[in-house]
This record gives sequence, C-alpha cells and structure tokens, in this order.
Amino acid sequence: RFGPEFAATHPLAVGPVVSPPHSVDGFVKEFLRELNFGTGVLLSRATVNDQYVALARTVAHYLAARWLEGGRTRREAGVKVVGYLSAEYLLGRQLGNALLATGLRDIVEEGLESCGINLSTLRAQEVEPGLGNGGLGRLAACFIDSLATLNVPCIGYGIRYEYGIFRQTFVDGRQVEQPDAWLSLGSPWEFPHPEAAVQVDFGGTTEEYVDEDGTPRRRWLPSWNVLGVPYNYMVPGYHNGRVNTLRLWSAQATKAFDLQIFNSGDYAEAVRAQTFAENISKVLYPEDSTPQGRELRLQQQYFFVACSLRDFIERELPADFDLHDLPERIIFQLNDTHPVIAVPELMRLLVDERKMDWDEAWAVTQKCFAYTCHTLLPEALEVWPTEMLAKLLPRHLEIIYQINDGFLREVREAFPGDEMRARRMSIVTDYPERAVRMAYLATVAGAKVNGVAELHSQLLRDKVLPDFSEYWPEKFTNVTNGVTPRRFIRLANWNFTRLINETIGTGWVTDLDRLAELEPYAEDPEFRARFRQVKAANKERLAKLLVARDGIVLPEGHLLDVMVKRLHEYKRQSMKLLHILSTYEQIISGAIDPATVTPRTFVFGAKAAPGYKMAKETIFAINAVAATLAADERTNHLLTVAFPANYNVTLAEKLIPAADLSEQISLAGKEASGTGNMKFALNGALTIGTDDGANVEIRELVGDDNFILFGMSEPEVADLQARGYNPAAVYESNPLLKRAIDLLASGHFTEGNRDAMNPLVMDLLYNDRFLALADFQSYIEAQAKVDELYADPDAWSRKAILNVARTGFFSSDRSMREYLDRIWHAKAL
Ligand code: CRA
Repeated sequence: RFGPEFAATHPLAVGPVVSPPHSVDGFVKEFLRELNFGTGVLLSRATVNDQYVALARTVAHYLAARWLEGGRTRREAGVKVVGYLSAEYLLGRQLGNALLATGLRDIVEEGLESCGINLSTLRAQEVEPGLGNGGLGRLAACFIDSLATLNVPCIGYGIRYEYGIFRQTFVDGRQVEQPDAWLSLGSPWEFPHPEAAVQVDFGGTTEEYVDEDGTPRRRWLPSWNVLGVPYNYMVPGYHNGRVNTLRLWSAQATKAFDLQIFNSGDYAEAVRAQTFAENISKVLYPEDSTPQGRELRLQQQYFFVACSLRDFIERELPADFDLHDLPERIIFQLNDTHPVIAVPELMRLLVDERKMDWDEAWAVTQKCFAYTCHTLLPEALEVWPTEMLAKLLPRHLEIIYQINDGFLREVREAFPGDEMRARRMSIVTDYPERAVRMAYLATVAGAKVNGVAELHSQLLRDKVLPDFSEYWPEKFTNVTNGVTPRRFIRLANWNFTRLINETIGTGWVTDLDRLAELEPYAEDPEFRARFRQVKAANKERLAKLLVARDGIVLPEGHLLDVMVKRLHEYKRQSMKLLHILSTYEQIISGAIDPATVTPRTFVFGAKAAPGYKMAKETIFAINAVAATLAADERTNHLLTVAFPANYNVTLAEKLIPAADLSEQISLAGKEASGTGNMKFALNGALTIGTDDGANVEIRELVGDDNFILFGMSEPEVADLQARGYNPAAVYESNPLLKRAIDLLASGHFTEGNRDAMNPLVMDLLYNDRFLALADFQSYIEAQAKVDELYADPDAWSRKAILNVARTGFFSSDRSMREYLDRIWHAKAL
C-alpha cells in the first residue's frame, strides 16, 4: 500500500512528517485553515474562544511533526524510557509554553495582528488544567518539562480528571468550592485515542487451576471492568525539537447502557453502570498530603497504573519482546505512594498472564520501579485496608501477601530472633486495622528510594523508614527538588529575563548554574537600580491583574510580603497572621510610632481541602483581618492584606516575580521540600524561613547574610515535643503574643462576634500541634530584621540579586540529571 510509487505522489503520508513553515505567512495560512476546517467558523464570525482553540491547534501542528518522528525514532532505537507514574500533573497554561518551545511567539503575534487579533487576549482565554493539588503535581509538570528539554525519552502517565482541583471562591470570607469544568470550552491540546482503549478489571475472586503444562497456578476472576481511553498531550522540550508524551487516562464504561432496562422505561437504572464506571476519572481528590482512604481513590490509582503498564508493555515494546529484559527498556518512577499498586500489577502481568516464574518476575519488578517519598506527616503515608483490597483487587492482595512473606523470610534470616523487627517491617500491619502500608511496599519493591531535599531524605532514613535504611543503606538516596526555569523565570518574568539576557546572554535558560555569572553585578549600583525597576514593573503588572481578577487594589510602594501555598497547619499561615495582628495591634494601641512602620502588603494564596476544618477557619480569619484592616483609616496606608481567591499556577506566574519577601515558615521537620521557596529566590525575593525542607539548602547556597532565618531546628522541635509543649503558657508569658491573640478573640474582626474566631483561637491556645506560638517571638524578631534591611533599598537589592545568582542549583534540569545518573540509569537520545 505504501510502496515507492505511492510515496512519490504522497510524500506526506509516508513521512517524515513535516511541520508548517515557520513564517508569518505560513502561520496565518495554517491558522485560518484550522479556524475554518478544524473549528468550522469564519474569521469574521469567530469568538475569542474559537480563535483561541484554532490558535492552540495550529501551534500543536508545529509540534506534531517532531512528536511523531521522535516517537518513531525512540521505538526503533529501543532505548530505555522513563515512565513517570503520577496521579497528579499541575500543568498550568499550555499556550505560552508551546510558543516558547517552538520559538513561534513573534511570528504568531504578528500573524494574529494581521488578522486583527491580539495574542494576549487569546492567552487569557486558556483555562489551566489543574490536575493536581500543589507541590507534588507541579513537580511532576516541571520534571517532564526538564526531561523533554534534556532530550530524554519519557512518557508521563496519569489520570485525565474531568474536574481538576476545585475553583475556590469566598462567601462572607469562607471558602466555597466550585467544580473546575476545565474541559467545557474545548481542549485543543489533547489527542484522544478511543481505539486504543485498555480494559481494566476489578472485583470478583481468585481461584487455583492447573495450566496446560500441569503446573498449579492462581488466577483472577474479576466481576466488573471499565475501559481506559488514552488522551495524549505533547510535552515539548525547549528549542531542541524533542516532544515527549503525557498520556492521561479517562474511564469509560464498557457498555454504554442496558437496552433491556432502557426499553422497560427505567432510564436512570439503564445508565447506572456507565455513570459508575465514568466516576473513576471524574474528579481529582482535593486532599494535599493527607489522603482519605476512600475506595474511589484506590480505584483511580489502580485504574491508571493498570492502563499504563499494559500500554507500555503492549504498545511501546515489540510484540516478541522478552519481558525478562524489561528493566533495560523502562524505569517506572512512583511519584509518592499513589501509584504503588503498580507493583503487584506488574507481578500479576508477569506471573499470571505471561507465566513467568515468581522469583524471576520479582527480580524484574525490583529493577523496574523506584520510589519517591514526598512527606513526613504520618497521616500522609497511605495505608489500604486489606478488606477494601480484597473486595476490589483480590488477586493483588494475594500477591502483596506473597511479596511480604518472601521479604519477611529475608528479614528473619538477616536478624535471627528479632521478631519485633520483622513485625515493624511487615508490609501488612494489623494495627489499628489490618492494612497494607504502601510506602513499605514501595520501599521493598523499589530499586531506589528517595526523599526530596537533604533534610527530608535524612529524616526519611532516620525516622520514617529506619529499619529499611539500616537493612538496605544503598537503596536510599536524596534528590533535591527543582523547578523549570522556562515557565518560572523565562515565561513568568520577562522583565527580568530581558535584564539577565542583556547581562550574561541567554544560555542560563537551559543551564541555570550560569546565573552565577550575575554575582559580580550585585555590586553594580546601576544593575541594582535596573533590578528594582524590574520589581516595580512586576508589581505594577500584578496590581493590574488583581484589580481585574479580584477587585483588589494593591497600594504602591509597599514591601510585598507573599505566602502562597496550600493551607496546612504545619505550614503555619496562622503564625503569619499573628505577625500581622501584632504589628496592627501595636500601631492602634500606640505602642509604636506609625512613622517607623515599614509599609507592607501581605499577600496570601491558599486552598484548603474541603474537609479540613481548621484550615478553613484560618482562611476565614485571614479574610476577616483583611477586611477590617482595609477599612481602618489609622493603618490602611501601612498594612494591607490581600487574599485573592483560587490561587493557581497562572496566578503564581504573576505573583512570584512581584514579591519582595518569600514566607517559608513551616515547622522544622514538616515540609519535605517546598518548591515555591525556590521559585521566589530565583525571581529575586528574600526568604524569611525556618530550617526546613529545601530552605536549608537555599540558605546554605545564598549565605546566612542573604536569608532571614528564624525558629527552632528540627532537633529542637523534637526535644520540645518530648518535654511536653504547653501553648497556653507561651501565650501567658509573651505580652506581644497575648495582645495579638486577645485582639483576634475580641470580636474586633467579626463585628463584635467573639464566637466566630473561637475554633482558631482555642486551637492555638490549647493544641497548636505545629508550635506556632513557640516560634512566634523568634518570627517577629526576624520580621523586624526584614524591616531594617528593607529600609536600605540598595542593600536589599544586592541581597536579592545574590539570591538569584546563587540558586541556579534549583533547576529541575539538575534534579532530572541526578535521577538519570543515580536512579534511572537512562540517557538522552
Ligand atoms: N504537599 C510536600 O509537602 C514538596 C512536594 C513535592 C509535598 C512538599 O514539601 O515540595 O510534595 N508532599 O515534593 C506531598 O504531596 C504526598 O506528599 C506536597 O506537595
């Protein structure tokens, strides 16, 4: 069919695939063709959304040629692929990044203009895919960006949630969640392949049988199934022609509805099965680091890994591939415990379906997985009740038991007589209920286990998995997180990019260590002045956005003090609030002269998990304080609190470049890494922070003079908790703190209603699980130091520039190189 004659007359059909011409004229032709034939409208009648969709599809055309060719060469070369397994990808808007990767921006801007269209209007039309909660999901997005830029073959696997992270609104200062219908205006970046759907089984029972060779075996007799439909997304590298794939799975019913029941008139019953099946990929669980052990969540996890393993084995490898060699072709990275059910699934594929010997299959499996842990909170370590597993995945539970038996046999051999140790290390626990500890399963199965910052990896070894790190010291390693400089500097901060480019050239975008070349310019008054101009321009840009987006007016000339991250008690937004309250209280009580106060605007951005009571109370308190301060003529020229709703990647891209001060104030030993901290430092904010997560490494790199440290260290925290901590006693003994809390409790911010703040106040006084009161004094002293430093703009900018020059380490390109060298043993093409 595709012989030489055909090829001569139809070159496009046999390849190589050719992209449309990189010229204004070529672009306009392609755009109008897409608008007419893809979207089905005339330019004269096209809405902004029509134009946006057609533009996105057109830009996708430019990427598609490299994408298709790259996939072909990868399969032909038979190289090792990184299979990133993640339940979350917090991608952010796609258009800007695609224009950057292809170098098409100027062409598109000019071409659209000739059609009477403004590029920024179309960019604003894009709804970001919010398929993640926070740091973990955004990290996955940064990692796949870096792998594409490093020219490393990677397939990102995940779930195509129909509804991503909820849209946050405030009603009377309280969080109200709205569904995130991100697909409702079309989704031009995805390529669905219903023909390549994969069947995923659930439920039923298992049985023993004797196979053709007379060998007794076990098999799974599932009772229901769904289809997984792959939706492919392009992941373009920066200016290198590489386009990798992100493959997200959408659940579909195997049969749409029961015609018999429909004909009998019961419509709802007829579509029940469909609704049930499609629920699996309906919505992202909005819990960040504190998963609820719900059955639907386990269904989601198994659904996407079952699809992904089958997809890779059956569609990415040759039909006759010997699966004993699987580790040469794939390394599956487990992004936290969410995809860990992939371990027994691979065993099931190898042993039950491909009839591989158990020990051989286990040897293969142990080389195909590596595990990243992202937390230190005990409540965030996933545990699945065996009862739930037995009902949903009975064969997987048997396999887990068998893995555990083999593992515990090893442990007992290595530590004869130490039965307590065997119990502690058991993958299956009996307390408080019989359940599978997914982090243990991942550690036993994984070739490597890593934490996400030095301190976190150390605590992981010493406190979370001590028995395992003693048994397998070489298995444990650290890879400090990173962020992509493409999105978070080059795209988000064009004002700064221009200044950097003029000063040291453009190479830093793919080689972030070269920011070090800025170091001498920290001593140059002219450069510092230009740096301040950049900040001022970014603040102005933010002010415009916040007025339009939220009706928030940012005062001019204030220090911009920003705390943006999920709302969690361990992150201590309430301690930040106490600092604001304390300053405010001192002004209105006359304890300090207003003329000595550094004018500050405090910006918060934070979503609370819908079921997280105390987090929601904190949101209410911040909003109440914001409203009261806005109305108080005595202070509103000095202190403002801005809390724009629905913090997301798009807002982060505007907020972070405008910030002067970055708040990284978690209780030491609780924040695994943080990645916002890196984005702020790289955009020239100073950090006020505890010795926690990656803050430790930021401070080491920028130097003590350029970082405002406060608070207890992790060992001090452990010590205080061991001695017994009494927050009420701290309150009684610190007059500043007492006055701040009393003011909060007084009804001053709630029109006299004292009860409204009660939950938060009571928790601070009598629980304070994360020691906010204990660190308060140290925190406000550090904030006084901030004021002092900020009073000298030139000295402040010098420190800020040094922050930029010394934090190139936090590029996710560097993180990826470390994974490649030490964990994946995979290479660039
Ligand atoms: N919530 C950590 O808490 C870390 C990211 C990415 C988190 C952050 O400190 O920067 O992961 N943990 O490594 C998590 O999701 C399940 O645990 C996070 O995003």
